[in-house]
Amino acid sequence: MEGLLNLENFVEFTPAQYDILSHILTIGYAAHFAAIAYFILTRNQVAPKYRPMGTMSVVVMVSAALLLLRLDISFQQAFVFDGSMYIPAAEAGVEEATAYSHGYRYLNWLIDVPLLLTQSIYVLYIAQEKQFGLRVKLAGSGAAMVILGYVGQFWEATDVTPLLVWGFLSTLPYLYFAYVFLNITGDAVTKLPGEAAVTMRNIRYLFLAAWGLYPIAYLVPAFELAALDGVSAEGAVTRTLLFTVADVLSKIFYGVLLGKVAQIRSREEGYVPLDDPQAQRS
Ligand code: RET
Repeated sequence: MEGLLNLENFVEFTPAQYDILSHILTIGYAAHFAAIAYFILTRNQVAPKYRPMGTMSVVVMVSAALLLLRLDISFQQAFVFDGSMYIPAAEAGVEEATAYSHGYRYLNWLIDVPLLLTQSIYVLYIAQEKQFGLRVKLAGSGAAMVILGYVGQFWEATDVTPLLVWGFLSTLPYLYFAYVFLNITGDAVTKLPGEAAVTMRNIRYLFLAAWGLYPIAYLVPAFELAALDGVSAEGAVTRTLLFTVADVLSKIFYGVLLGKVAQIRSREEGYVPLDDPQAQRS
């Protein structure tokens, strides 16, 4: 097969592998759809000044749910069952066959990464006049990382060199925003009230662990080409699993924890949610 195709298009899947990959994609978008409901329903648990943060979570969830659904549809369309294996539709002679396009993920990140990076600013201690500049730096470097990685992934199954070169370039803005993010959230840990400080510390660990999975998943085809001399169906399943776990952690868990910090800060500042039993007593 010719052209710059994602690794899935070079392999054949057993029915179990095909199901598992599709199920991982399905649980991924189902979790993000469910999280839309969560972030809308918990919106009033925080004081009005923190609500834009929840709005950003809803936007992140809608974008992720739709793009992950699109990814699963792309997967369904790109393969056909030949009686024993799922093979690329083009190889099966399907007219107007399409390839599986993994690049959809990057479109989602382009929307979500800048939002996730700037979302925390609402619960941190950052002077008003510094906020705009910080947003530009975080969102700009986040978008640069995604675009450079997007370019690199086109070569993942055909030529490791551009995959690695673009991946390296993409790592530079990544290191920059990670440094900025860890700095501002580290500062907040020293200022937030007790329970909120613990949650913020967990957010930092979550950030390091979850965001660190993406470059590993990006490199799966490179590891395979080095070790196996070719990509495999197992590699495709592993890569999908890594991205899905990373997505659920970096978007949903992260949003829930940030919401918790906002709830604690709201209460500290005297805000009582209307549906709180305490509000009904008074
Ligand atoms: C790429 C390319 C290789 C180098 C690095 C990467 C990092 C990607 C990251 C993605 C995070 C995405 C999130 C999405 C949420 O919607 C682009 C794979 C460092 C960190 C959090």
